[in-house]
Amino acid sequence: MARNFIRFGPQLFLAALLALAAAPPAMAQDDDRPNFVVVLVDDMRWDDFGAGGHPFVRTPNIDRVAAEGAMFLNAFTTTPLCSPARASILTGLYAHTHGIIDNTNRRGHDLNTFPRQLDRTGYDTAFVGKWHMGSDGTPRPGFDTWVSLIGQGTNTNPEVYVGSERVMLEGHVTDVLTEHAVSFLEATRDEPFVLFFSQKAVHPDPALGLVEGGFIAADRHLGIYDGEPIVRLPSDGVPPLDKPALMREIPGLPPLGPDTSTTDATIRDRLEMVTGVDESVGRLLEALERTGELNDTFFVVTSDHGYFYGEHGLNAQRRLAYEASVRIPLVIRYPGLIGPGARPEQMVLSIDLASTILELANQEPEDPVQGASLVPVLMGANPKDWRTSLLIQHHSDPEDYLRGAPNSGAVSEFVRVLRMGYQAVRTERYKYIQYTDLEGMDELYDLEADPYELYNIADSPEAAPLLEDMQGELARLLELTGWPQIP
Ligand SMILES: [Ca+2]
Ligand SMILES: [Ca+2]
Repeated sequence: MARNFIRFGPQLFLAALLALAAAPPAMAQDDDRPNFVVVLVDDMRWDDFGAGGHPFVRTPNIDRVAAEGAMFLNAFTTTPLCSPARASILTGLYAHTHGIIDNTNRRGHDLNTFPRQLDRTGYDTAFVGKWHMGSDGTPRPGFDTWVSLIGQGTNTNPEVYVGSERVMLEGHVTDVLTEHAVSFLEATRDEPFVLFFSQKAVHPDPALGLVEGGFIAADRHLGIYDGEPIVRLPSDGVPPLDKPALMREIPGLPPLGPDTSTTDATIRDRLEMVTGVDESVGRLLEALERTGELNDTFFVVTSDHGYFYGEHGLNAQRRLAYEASVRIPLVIRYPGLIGPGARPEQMVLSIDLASTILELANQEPEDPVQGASLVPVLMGANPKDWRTSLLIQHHSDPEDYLRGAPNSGAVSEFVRVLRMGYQAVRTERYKYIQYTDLEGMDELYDLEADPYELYNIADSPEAAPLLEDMQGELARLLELTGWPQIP
């Protein structure tokens, strides 16, 4: 069925809102607003799938979404860390506004998420997977169906909350969560629905190792990429001599370089898990085809942030503002709006999804949002006033949290990123990283001349005017987003 939201002017929009407010649930069969499925993959890099340019990983289903819909070429997270990134996707807000600033046990029960807003307007809403804004797995407000891991969850036989009941599911986490997601999609209902499916993969199982060893795919995927050559970027294993923040000596840890790069084995383990996620995406698409809802569903695959495959010697740190970590995959299928094979080049952000989804559901956001609606871009327009710079931020996790992260060695790899909170601004060409707790360690890159961020030019006299411009742009973005409020 064709959707008519595009024709809604402001008056019609208001009328629709009033009508919705007045409509009893029994009238829901006239509701032709789109369904929404958001598949949030944990830690998946922007280039970890076939359509994204990966040379061998098998992801036919995500590639199908990209072929039949849009694949954003320049999509970024606003904070490259699990909990803050998730809260940003769900609320359309920066971490300093929604308050989930780090991975410590921040409960996130009060977030006014977009599914919660849609629930209030008659949507059937479901959350399945890894919530991880607060370690407890009990239901959060706004979800009619709730299936949640507890904290990080485990890769095999995970314990979950199904509603308020704690149960153990038998099997690989991707498969068992997919069962729940598929049964939600196949339920008979009159009202439109939203499924927020937050995959546990490609994150490791913390009990088995956070840097190496914890990336466990389903049995049928073990070893499928053995023998495939791992292609490395030019920045792989390069000691970060130009980056004073990364050159700090950390007692108990070797300096960053070739020996600290993510291993081939771990990259292959992760890619096996990506293929598991892709099969899950295929099962969701099949379920939507069976119920006849596929073309009425705004179907999104994205991730919270990326991962380091040895860039600058980095491995499991995430958090930092380099491209491997801040770029995200973002593919969206919705034929009523998006032409097949669309490849928008605009710089878009994880916080844009909430605005986009609420607009398509004919809802004004209840609270001010800091993202922009992607609707015009998805329709193929090139809005003149689209952002030309973006703010990326990170608040350092506390020391006891970082030191406590399990690791095979005596000292956690995560201690490297202690006091590495920052505010960063990225334009199409440049990136400036201002560490908030480290003096004289800022970084500035010309991404056109130096796409792999190998030459920090922050101290170069020739770059002084550029540095000043970028600092001015950072100040402007911070003011625009109400920095430093933290609820
Ligand atoms: Ca993550
Ligand atoms: Ca509902």
